[in-house]
Amino acid sequence: MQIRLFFLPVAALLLTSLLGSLCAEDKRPNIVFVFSDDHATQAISAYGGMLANIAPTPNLDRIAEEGMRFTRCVVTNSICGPSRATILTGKYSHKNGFFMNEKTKFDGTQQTFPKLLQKAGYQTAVIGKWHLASDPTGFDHWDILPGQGSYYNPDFVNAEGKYQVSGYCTEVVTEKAKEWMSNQRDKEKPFILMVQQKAPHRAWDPAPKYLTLYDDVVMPEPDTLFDNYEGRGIAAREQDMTIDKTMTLGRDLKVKEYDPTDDFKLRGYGRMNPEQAAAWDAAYQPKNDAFVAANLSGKDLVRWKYQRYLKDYLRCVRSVDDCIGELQEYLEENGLAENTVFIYSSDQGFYLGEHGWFDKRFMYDESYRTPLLAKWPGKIKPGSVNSDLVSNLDFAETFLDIAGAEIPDDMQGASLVPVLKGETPEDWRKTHYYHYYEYPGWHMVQRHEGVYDGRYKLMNFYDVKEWELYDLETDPKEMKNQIDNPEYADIAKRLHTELESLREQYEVPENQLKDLSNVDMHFHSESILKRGLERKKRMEEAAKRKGKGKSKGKK
Ligand code: SGN
Ligand code: CA
Repeated sequence: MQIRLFFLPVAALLLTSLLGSLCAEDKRPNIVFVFSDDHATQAISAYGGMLANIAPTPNLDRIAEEGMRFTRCVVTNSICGPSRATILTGKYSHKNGFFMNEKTKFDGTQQTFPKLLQKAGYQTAVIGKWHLASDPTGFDHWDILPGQGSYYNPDFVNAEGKYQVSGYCTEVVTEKAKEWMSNQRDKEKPFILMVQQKAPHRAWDPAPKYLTLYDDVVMPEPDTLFDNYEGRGIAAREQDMTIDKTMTLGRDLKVKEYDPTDDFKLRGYGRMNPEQAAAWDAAYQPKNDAFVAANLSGKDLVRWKYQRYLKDYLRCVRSVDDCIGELQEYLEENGLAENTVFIYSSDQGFYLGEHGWFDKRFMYDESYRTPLLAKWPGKIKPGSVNSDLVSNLDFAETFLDIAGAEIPDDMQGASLVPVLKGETPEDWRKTHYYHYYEYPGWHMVQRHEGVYDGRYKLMNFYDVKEWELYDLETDPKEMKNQIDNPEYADIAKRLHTELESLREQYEVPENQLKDLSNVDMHFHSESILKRGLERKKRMEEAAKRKGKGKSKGKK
């Protein structure tokens, strides 16, 4: 009896500790990575700028207030698919093989951080825009938008196939993210969840609830809205991305009367249900009627286009900001906030009328820089601002480091974990290498590579044999190419040498053209051609339909 009494507590103790170790919770932090498409820092109030008071982003700002805001996060190649491929692999385009959006497929058999995180015992999930042509690999859960995705009643693709969901894309993706965290994941394991929004990508279709947001505001114009590209080279002059010439009144700016190809109806409007379409018409038609009646031209027309463009863009951003708020709230309400690293970024920046442009691709600041905000309770000092040269090249390494997993030697960036903790290593990069390849193609931006040291930027538009050099301290808007200015000769020389050494460090192939011959270089122009022909066909069909309508009317 006495013996039994003695053993009972001992056995109980042993049992509890055994159970305890079996169920030991994995305390490694979760990562929620919210990623948007084409979101410029100029449209996040935490970054200041002329839109900060007019179109504030309180939820994004809260990440900055409670965490860290990076002022110099720059991309390796300012375009969607290539940026995503860089993030997955921690490598430049010439190493991961995804140079251009239009290249056929991302090679999903290569090493990526999600695969390594899986090996380290993390659950991995991606929801929303993917845009890499091949199916995701390395994810326990994937539920993606096919191609560019749609704003209204979007299609999704997962391992089982394609299906459609009713609603507005940004809201649907947010709901899906919460649903995965609530009901679909294994709650014993730490996770990384990538919530990848289509917004605010072209053609900037706002959510039903924000269709009239900012209607009563006049947006300020950037001083370079009517840039004449004097003082810069052929690449800046000859692009195809101006609000004036490239942006369409029909599909881009939602004036149906100006859509001879029915492009808008076929792509955006055509997906709406009657209720959504009615809300849309109620919001846009009166403004469109006034626009048609005003019969604008010249600079007045550009100004009108800019207003419509920027408001729609900012309406889309508003939904992204809501997504951030909802996810933060979800994490807080479910006891996850304390042990989750919350990161926000975009695939690149964007022009909001600067230089008269929309779109991206150039190494000029508005599209080279991308937002990066991170919150990590207990690790990041709230309200910190970091101006180190960081890049999407560092994201894979950072995620692995947060998880305590090993970072492979062949990844080309560096973990941001010490930087997040306010302890940037002495040997942190002092210069950054950039390379854009997609030419000929959408928006016709010449291929170029370059180097940036946080103040000076040297760019080489090698196909047209032009170099550009900017001093961002004295010329933050990059209006004056200093390459031929003798006062900048030493700087140019230093940056040339640096560019060479970065090419060596990252093993950039010597001969761009030769090396790109393995890449499906002509695919891009063919696809544009195909799209052109499709557009022509639609135009003809629309003309036929209109013809029929007319003859009916005449009878
Ligand atoms: C589409 C857009 C382009 C945009 C590319 C790439 N045209 O082709 O304006 O530059 O995507 O964007 S659209 O008429 O289809 O809207 S990216 O973000 O995917 O790189
Ligand atoms: Ca993009």
